[in-house]
Amino acid sequence: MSNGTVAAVDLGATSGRVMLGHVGPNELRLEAVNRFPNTPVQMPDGLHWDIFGLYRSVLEGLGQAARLSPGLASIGIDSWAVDYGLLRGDRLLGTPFHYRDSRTTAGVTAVHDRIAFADLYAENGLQFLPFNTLYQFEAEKTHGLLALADQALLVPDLIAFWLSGARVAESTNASTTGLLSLPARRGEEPRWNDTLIARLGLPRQLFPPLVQPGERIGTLLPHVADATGLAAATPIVAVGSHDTASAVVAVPMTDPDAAFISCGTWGLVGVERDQPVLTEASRAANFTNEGGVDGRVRFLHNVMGTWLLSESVRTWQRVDPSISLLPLVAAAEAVSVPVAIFDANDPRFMEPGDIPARIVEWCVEHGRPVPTSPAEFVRSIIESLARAFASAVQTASELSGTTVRTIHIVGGGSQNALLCQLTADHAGIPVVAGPVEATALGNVLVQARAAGLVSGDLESLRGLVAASIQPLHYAPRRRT
Ligand code: LFR
Repeated sequence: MSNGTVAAVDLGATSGRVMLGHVGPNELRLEAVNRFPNTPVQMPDGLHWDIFGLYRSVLEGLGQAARLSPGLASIGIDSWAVDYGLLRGDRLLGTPFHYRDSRTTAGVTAVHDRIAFADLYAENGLQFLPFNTLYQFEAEKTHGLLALADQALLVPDLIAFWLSGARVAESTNASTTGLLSLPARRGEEPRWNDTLIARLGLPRQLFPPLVQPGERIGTLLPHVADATGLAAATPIVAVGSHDTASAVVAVPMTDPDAAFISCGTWGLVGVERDQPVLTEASRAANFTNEGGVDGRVRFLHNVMGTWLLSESVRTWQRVDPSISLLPLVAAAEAVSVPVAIFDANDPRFMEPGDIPARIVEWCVEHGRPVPTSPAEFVRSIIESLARAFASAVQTASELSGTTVRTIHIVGGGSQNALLCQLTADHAGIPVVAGPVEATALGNVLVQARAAGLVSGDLESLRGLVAASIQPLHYAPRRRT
């Protein structure tokens, strides 16, 4: 017998978690089951995800979930976007690459030589990011594995396949491949863009049938049920399997004139729309139209996020392993000297490595003061992120014709009070911070709706989130 509890598997670029979501008419509560680091591995051929380590942690988490809450109603999986595993039969070919691996540069040139970016944008509405799946596939051609593969599964779909044996492509995440057609009419389901797939010389069989959030993917394979102690009949249900799609489900936007910032490794800054914005101005501003739950569109821009902080801390820890982020953020609040505001979106900050050295390089090139201590670097990073967030909110508002009266910050970054306050200050707009675990909550809510535990449109689901959390409010301060 199933209860009012679902399990959310949420894999972020630096950590993953399995969470229980307890849902009822007057209840929406998360219970953390396990959290585990997601540490990529540099190999001779490039930067890879430790996909088996992640899968093992997912199984362990589901085993604990089974013990804590027998009779789970369902399981839903989300992760970062764009990355995939190649399959031949049931076998994984090679190890999935990390989107920050530099191999994609060659893929970008090869694709754009054949199809101008403006034409791609008209087809898929996606901002240019060098790691969008279509560029990765192009880079993959040189390795020969693509020719051997009979299917490509995005990371959450790959985990769902390993748990259930079913091969599907969940549509919100599939939209980040660049290979979906934009729906021609409101309410039309997304479909693979067969023409674009053919023009890029990709085998059509790579792309499995699309499923929508809320659809059942399958049930557990016998060996998975044995390993976890879960009932074999436990359904795997599609959620917004792109983590940002799930996060935006749980933004407690009760006012349509709101912008969101889903702040984790990335800061995804934008507004929700019913229809894509495909103007020349939106293309020039590099704004994306990603597929959302219930056919909504996330009109947003990728800004760097807490990656700049975590990667800087990783650099300093090589010299002093006792350094950690929280005390540094506290010290950064106390910094009183003016610090440089640098362009957080500069591509030099994309790849792993010595971020502080690259900040110094940027400051020297632009004649700005160079930070002299970790606290000053952290202050400079947070100021720069806040400025970039505010500017992206303004652009989203102008391009979409939305008058933004509230900015919601959700995700891990919403716990950073300095970042929230400075974002309010730079934007001149109040910031509402929370929930921290928006992605897991969005994942849980879509499953709960599919199981009949709750009902209604996204606004109703967001109302449940708003009623279950106590967000923090940051009023903009006058800047001196
Ligand atoms: C956030 C995110 C972004 C996507 C980036 C790479 O975790 O999913 O939405 O652009 O990671 O996949």
